[in-house]
Amino acid sequence: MIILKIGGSALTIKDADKPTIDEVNLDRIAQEVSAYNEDMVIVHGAGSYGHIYAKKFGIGDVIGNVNDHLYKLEGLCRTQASVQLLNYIVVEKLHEKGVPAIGIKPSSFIVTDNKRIAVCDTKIIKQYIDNGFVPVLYGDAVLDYNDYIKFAIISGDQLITYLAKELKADRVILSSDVDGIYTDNPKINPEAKLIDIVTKDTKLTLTENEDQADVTGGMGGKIKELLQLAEEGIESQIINAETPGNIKLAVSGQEVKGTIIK
Ligand code: IP8
Repeated sequence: MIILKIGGSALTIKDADKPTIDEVNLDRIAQEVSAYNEDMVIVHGAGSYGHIYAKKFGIGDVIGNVNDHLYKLEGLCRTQASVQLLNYIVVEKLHEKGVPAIGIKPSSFIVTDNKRIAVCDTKIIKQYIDNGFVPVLYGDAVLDYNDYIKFAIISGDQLITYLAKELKADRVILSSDVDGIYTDNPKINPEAKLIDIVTKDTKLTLTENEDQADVTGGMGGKIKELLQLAEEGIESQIINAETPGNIKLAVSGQEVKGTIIK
């Protein structure tokens, strides 16, 4: 079974000032995904459908007075509705390409405690997989047991880590808008070199939040999640979703350029 994360930055125009689909990428990626030949769960990021609202309403920040609580209630509603709409658009596109995709809303069955998944029953996901469907989940805004914050954002990266362990995935593929992990930020430093294999001992210069449009930690956040997975014995690979053909190669079990985390 594979878990494929499709980065929100590949599906949407992430730095747009309102939720905006990257139509060309979405169409191509859905087509590539249709080459899958084993059980698969897809988790997609939120891109401009989630991060704009999550940031604006400060979801996951400590709640101040009553007005702030009301503001954050509105924020939770808007964020959830927006990412659910993105999920609907992604699922519809997958149907168009012949993939039996089933959209599953994470906030309907997941609760976090201090921003980490505390309640999440994966039985229904497993049953969909066993029946030949491809469940499609996504980064979402959820309820949190911590009374100071009450709400939290779960990134698609936290979800894939959790699902990979629970569903005993054989492979985790995380597609983003870079080729993998570099010795430095490749968008700023042209000398940065791609690292083939990252382990917990690899020294990296990444800061946790180098991507200002991303409330869930950018590449630093991803590596943290994937290193946790590696500790459980599940290897993952970061690949570039924007390079045509990469996702097709990855979901059909062929070799792709990227960084393996183990
Ligand atoms: O794009 C974030 O998920 P990600 C989810 O996978 C929201 O980090 C709602 C911002």
